[in-house]
Amino acid sequence: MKLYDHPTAPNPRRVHVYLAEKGLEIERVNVDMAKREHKSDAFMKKNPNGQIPVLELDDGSFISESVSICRYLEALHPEPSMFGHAAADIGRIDMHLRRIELLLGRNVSVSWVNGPIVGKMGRFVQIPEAKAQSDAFVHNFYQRLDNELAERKMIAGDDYSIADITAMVTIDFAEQLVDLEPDVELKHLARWRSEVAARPSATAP
Ligand SMILES: N[C@@H](CCC(=O)N[C@@H](CS)C(=O)NCC(=O)O)C(=O)O
Repeated sequence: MKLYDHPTAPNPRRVHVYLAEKGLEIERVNVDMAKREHKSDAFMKKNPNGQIPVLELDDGSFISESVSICRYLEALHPEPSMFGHAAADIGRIDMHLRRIELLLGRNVSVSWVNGPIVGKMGRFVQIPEAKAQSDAFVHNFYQRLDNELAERKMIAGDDYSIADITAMVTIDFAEQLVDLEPDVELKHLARWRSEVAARPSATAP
């Protein structure tokens, strides 16, 4: 098995954190994004989206999408569980994961694409109104997470899960590269952030 990877990109980081939580190691192949290797003909055959991470299986087939890679590895190595065991846990973790990806992640992406770093690359028409709207959505979502984290320890319940991995990576990226830092008043969100950041997996290479 091989993971087509990049040491600092956020979606590969989700897989890095997952691997560290599970105590797994996989051969890594660094994809040079600055040289746009992820858009080469050879790479597009591995993932027609032209994105990393991509997992190459021993039979030569490929799985892309960071959560799909984690789900595949979870089927091979169920413990410790990151996706839940009991039916209700599986459903609840997936619900929170989808909210983080489809609501928070999507809006962070809109702010990123319409923000200064991507703006300077000159690849996308900049839409300031879209950024203002997604920035506001992200801050509202942070407030919502803060309310929820007043009631429970982790994003989807008592236990650390794939929903925490995805939320941590998304919020770290939003703070560091999109200037969307959670308000300091959001104490429950801050408590959760410091707990997940203290896990050794948070800094896994
Ligand atoms: N939904 C995908 C997103 C993958 C993704 O956006 N990867 C970024 C790196 S963090 C990428 O390859 N960007 C290059 C591009 O979209 O052209 C996943 O979860 O793996």
